[in-house]
Amino acid sequence: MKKIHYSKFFILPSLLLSLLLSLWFSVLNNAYASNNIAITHGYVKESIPGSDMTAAYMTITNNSANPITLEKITNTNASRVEMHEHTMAEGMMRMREVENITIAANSKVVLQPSGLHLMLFSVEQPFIENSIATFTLYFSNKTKINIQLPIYKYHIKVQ
Ligand SMILES: [Cu+2]
Repeated sequence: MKKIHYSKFFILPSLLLSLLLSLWFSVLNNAYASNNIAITHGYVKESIPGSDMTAAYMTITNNSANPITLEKITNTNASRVEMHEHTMAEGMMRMREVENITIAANSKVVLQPSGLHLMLFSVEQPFIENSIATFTLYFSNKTKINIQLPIYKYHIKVQ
């Protein structure tokens, strides 16, 4: 009979380590999924000094057989998050608020610079690169998804 003395010293740290790794992986990998909705490639643009607003981008995939609407978004560091779209009017790029964003069945919507995007208003602490921004997304299928997005200084190409 062999006694395994190291087990309790081994299991707890390895559990903690795997928990930390999976948390870190989800932030790094930047992928969240619930009820047929997946959020990927999300990031927030670093605050411009002196400005209390910034923008956020992500890809939202609807893997269900029905359309799903993004109805509301909140951020822990901004008092208001709006959904915006860019339009061309009289040769000028303008943006306007949209009430919601619907993702058709089995398709995706890409929020990206010069397209649909999120605007964060009344930002409390400036968003600084290499930190994390926490959002909650509310969907029409009663799904609420908490996500943590990285903050980047420059725009990245999203798919
Ligand atoms: Cu905007």
